[in-house]
Amino acid sequence: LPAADAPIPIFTTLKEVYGSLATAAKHASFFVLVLGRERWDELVREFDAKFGHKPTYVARAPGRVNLIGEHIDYADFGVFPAAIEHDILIACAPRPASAVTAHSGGHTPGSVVAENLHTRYTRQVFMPTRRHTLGDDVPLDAVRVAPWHLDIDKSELRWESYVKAGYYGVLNHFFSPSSISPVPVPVDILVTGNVPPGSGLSSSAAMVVSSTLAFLAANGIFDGEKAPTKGELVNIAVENERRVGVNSGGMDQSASVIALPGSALYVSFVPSLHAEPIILPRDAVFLPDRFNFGDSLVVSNKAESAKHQYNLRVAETLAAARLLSHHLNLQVDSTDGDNMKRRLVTLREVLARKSGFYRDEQDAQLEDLVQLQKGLVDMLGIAMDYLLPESDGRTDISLDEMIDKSGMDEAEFRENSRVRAVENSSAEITNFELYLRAQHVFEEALKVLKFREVCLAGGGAFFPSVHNEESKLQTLGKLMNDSHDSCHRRFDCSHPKVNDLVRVARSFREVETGRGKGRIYGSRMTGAGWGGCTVSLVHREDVEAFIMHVKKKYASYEGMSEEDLASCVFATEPGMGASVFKFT
Ligand code: NG1
Ligand code: MG
Repeated sequence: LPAADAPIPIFTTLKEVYGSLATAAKHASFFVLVLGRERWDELVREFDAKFGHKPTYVARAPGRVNLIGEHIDYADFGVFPAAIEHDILIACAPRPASAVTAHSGGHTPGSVVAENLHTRYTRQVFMPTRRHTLGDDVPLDAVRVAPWHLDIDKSELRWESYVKAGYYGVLNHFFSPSSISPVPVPVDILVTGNVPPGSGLSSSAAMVVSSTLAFLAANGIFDGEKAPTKGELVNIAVENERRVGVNSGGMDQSASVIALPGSALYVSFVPSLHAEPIILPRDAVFLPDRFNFGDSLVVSNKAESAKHQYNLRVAETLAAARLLSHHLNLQVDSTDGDNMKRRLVTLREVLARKSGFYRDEQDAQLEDLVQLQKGLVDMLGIAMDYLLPESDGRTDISLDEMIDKSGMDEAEFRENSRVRAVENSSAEITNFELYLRAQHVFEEALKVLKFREVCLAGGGAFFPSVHNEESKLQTLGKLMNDSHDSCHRRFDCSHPKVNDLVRVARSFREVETGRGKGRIYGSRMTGAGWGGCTVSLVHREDVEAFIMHVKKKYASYEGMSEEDLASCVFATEPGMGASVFKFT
């Protein structure tokens, strides 16, 4: 059964929730399990104290770290993330009649009382409405066939927005707008989490996935044939997360939902979502490490500018694809009478059409990895021929040059690229680095394929020879280092402090550990970038020495308490994906 087609697991023991023996035997997981027990107990106790009844389910979704394949999911190329052990937990239960009080949202169908163990996030009560477009004079029955609606405030970042985003998808996918379908039950939920927010570890995906699961569970949707598969849950969660903000790809939700303990995932999006669990070399430990933002104000400022930068990169890669499809004379548009009907084209589609394995817009671009690899190499040459400006030394092109090379007139180009949206948010962008962005995307996609191949190559988990293991780790580390340098130089999505952190991590190879020099194989930024987090590949035996080295040498960690430091730099095994815990 392909990993994405598996059902979402329902467990009744914590050991199952965190992935049983595969990771529990290892140091890092053991640590989380011990801490985890207390968190779970507290969650159940507090739920009872706040709502006056017991939770019936706990939904769990982990954060993720991307090992390699940065900023290519929205160009439809495969990526290589893993779930981390840090997670969001949501305890939930239908609200029993006995627990209805003045503050509880009453017994209104679908009403929600949401509490958070973090005291900064206050109690929220909300209920879905049905939004109809039929005007004022609406017969009562018609109200029942209108889609569900929840107000989500996009003007500021509010904690409950992610809860609502998850709920939204449940309402509209599982409570169809027909008068005979059942209505959602009133639900009480309590949220807790230890995925550091705003750090590139996808606390947002973990929130949306766990919220989606909590509302599915509370409404008993797992017990029938309606239960979604993991892949279906990913698609709902991607859709849900877009309701909160960025137009992102599907990497984060895939990792959070589909991951299996001890494995990273090769996730591809074409022809449809596919995830292949891949075991990493035995001695590999990945260490996410985030730089110290200081207070939360800095985090949210970073989030604002990063959102803008992110959307600009999406626009640049789409523009590069548009120019290349014109250059290659690809028939990407259709005609409607005398009018051209333009659409957005990804770099992956250009490659597939050029290489002759594209079949139709919907869904039939074959994922043949050998063909893909060959196509990527070809595309690198073509990008160099066409996306670089005429004059020597320059890599960027102006808006006018870009339009000229797109085969469209100005109005059409602005209408049919994401460039206009980006221009609206900042008047300053006059030049675009289409060549460097495309080069990054194609080369990064190649690195992902290589990374996958090295992990799968002989030796493997059962009979690894020391030599094999060591040289595999070296190759993986080199790919990660190269990825970082490409993110920094070509995609311009790193940050000086992140570069410092990468430098400090890599300098571990000069450190004497008592077992020889520190075995660090590679270190890179992870996630969207412009701040956030790094991930390093370190030999299992050297993890503790590595953590000490980074804590001591990274200037921004100076003066931080041990407790805060522990949430900045930590070891994690590839963890278990999302699940639902059922109280029996
Ligand atoms: P993060 O690190 O969560 O901001 C973002 C996108 C991903 C992917 C990476 C870059 C969201 C929710 N996720 O991740 O889809 O494009 O950037 O590789 O925006
Ligand atoms: Mg995110």
